[in-house]
Amino acid sequence: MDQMDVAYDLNRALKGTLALVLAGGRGSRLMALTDDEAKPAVPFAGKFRIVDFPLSNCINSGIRRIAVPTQYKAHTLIRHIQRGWSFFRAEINEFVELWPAQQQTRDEAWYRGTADAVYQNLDTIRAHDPDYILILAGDHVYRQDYSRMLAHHLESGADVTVSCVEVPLEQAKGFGVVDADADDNIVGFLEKPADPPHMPGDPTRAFASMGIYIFNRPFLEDLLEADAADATSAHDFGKNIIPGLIGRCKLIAHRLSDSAVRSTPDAEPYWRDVGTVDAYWEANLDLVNVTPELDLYDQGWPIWTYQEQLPSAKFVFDNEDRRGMAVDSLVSGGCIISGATVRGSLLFSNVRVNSYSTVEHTVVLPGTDIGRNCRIRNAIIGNNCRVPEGLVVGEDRALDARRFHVTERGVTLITQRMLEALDSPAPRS
Ligand code: ADQ
Ligand code: ADP
Repeated sequence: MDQMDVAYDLNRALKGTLALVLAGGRGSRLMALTDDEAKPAVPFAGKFRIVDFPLSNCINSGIRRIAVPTQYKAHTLIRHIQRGWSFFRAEINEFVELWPAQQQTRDEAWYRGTADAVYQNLDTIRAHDPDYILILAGDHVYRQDYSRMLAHHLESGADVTVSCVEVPLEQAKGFGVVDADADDNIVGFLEKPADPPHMPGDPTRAFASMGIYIFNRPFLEDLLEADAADATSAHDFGKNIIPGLIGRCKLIAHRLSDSAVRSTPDAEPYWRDVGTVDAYWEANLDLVNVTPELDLYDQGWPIWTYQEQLPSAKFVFDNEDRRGMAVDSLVSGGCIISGATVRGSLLFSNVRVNSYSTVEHTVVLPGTDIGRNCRIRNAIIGNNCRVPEGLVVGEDRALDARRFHVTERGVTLITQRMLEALDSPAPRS
C-alpha cells in the first residue's frame, strides 16, 4: 500500500471510531475532593477539569464522536460537558453524548464495572455503527495522539490494543502490569499485583496498562455479551476482560512513547493518574515550575474547557508592608490578591487572598476566600472555602492532622466542612 492509501485508511478509521470516556468511577483516594463530584470533574491546572484532557486529546486526534458514561455524583461533570463541549455538529455526525447509568438492561443494576458501563450501552453503540471503540478513562492528565495508537492497531492487525506506559516499580501495584514480547504481543497481564514484576532489563520500572483500549467493534460486542452472562465476573476491563484475552486473540501493547505529544522531542512522555491527594498536589504544582513537565501553552495541542467569563486577576499592593503579589505561581481569572503574598502556588478561579496572609506551595480551588493574617503552606484548599482570619497550616503537623487531613508526604487537605467543624464543639470521645 502506498502512503496515500495508508493516510486515507487512517482517516476513515478515525471517522469510524467511537470514543467512550469512562467517567463514572468514585475515585475515593482523592478523599474529600470527590465528596461532592466525580473525579473527572475535579478542577485541574487553574481553569480546566480533569476530563478536559481526554476530551481534548480526542478532538486534537481527529476523533469527533465521543460518549461519556457517567454515574457517581455526576452533576458538575454533566453541567461542565453541556456548557463547554456542545460545539459539535450532529449534522455531520460529530457529537459528545452523555450516557448516565440508567439501568437499561434486564437486571436493572447500575454500572457494575467499567466493562458493564460499555455493555449497558451496546444498543446505543450499535445505533452509531462504529468500526472501532476507543475506551478512555476520564480521570487521567496527559497529551496523547490517539490517531497514532489507532494506526498501530490497524498495522498490527490486532483485535485489541492496550496503551501502556513505563512507571516506577513502586507505583506499579496500582495498575494493570503488562508482559509484552519483542513484537508487542501481550503475553501476560496482572491487575494490581501485590508484588509487581519489573520490566526486562530494568529493575526500577514496570510496564503498566493506562486503562486505554482500542477494540474492533464486533469483537468487543461478543466479549461483552459473554462477560455479561458470567456470574463470577466483576465486569471490569482490568480485572476480567483483558486478563481473559491472553493467548486467545491478537492482543497488542502500544507504547505511550510512540504517541505522546511532547513539548520538546526528547521530553519524557507525560501521563498522570492524579488519583491521590499527593499526586494531585504534585501535578498541579509542577505547573508553576519554570519548565513544567506538562506544557499547557502548546497551541498545536490545545486543551479546551468551559470557563465562565471572569475579570482578570487583580493584585492590590500595600505600600507599607510591600505585599500584594504572586510569584512562581499561576493565578486564574476572577482572583484578587490584596495585600497578601502568594509563592509557588496555583490559584483557581475566583480566589481571594486578603491582607497580611501568605500562601506557599498551595493549590487553592475555585471560589475560596482566605481571610487576613493566615499562613498557609503545603496545602490543598477545596472549593468555596471560607478560611478564617489567622489560620496557620503547615507548621504543626500534629495540630493540622487533628483538624484537617494530612497526607503521607505532609500535604494538608482542607475543605469547607472541616473548617465549619472547627467552630462547632469537639465531639465527646
Ligand atoms: P483503575 O485506575 O482502578 O484501573 P477504574 O476504577 O476501573 O480504574 O476506572 C477506570 C475509569 O473508568 C475511570 O475513569 C473511572 O471514572 C471509570 N469508571 C469506573 N467505574 C465506572 C462505572 N461503573 N461506570 C462508568 N465509569 C466507570 C484501570 C485498569 C488498570 C490500569 C489503570 C490505569 O483496570 O489495569 O492500569 O486503569 O489507570
Ligand atoms: P483586605 O481585607 O485585604 O484589605 P479588601 O476586601 O478590603 O481586602 O479589598 C482591598 C482592595 O481590593 C480594594 O480596595 C479593591 O481595590 C480590591 N477589591 C476588593 N474586592 C474587589 C472587587 N470585588 N472588585 C474589584 N476590586 C476589589
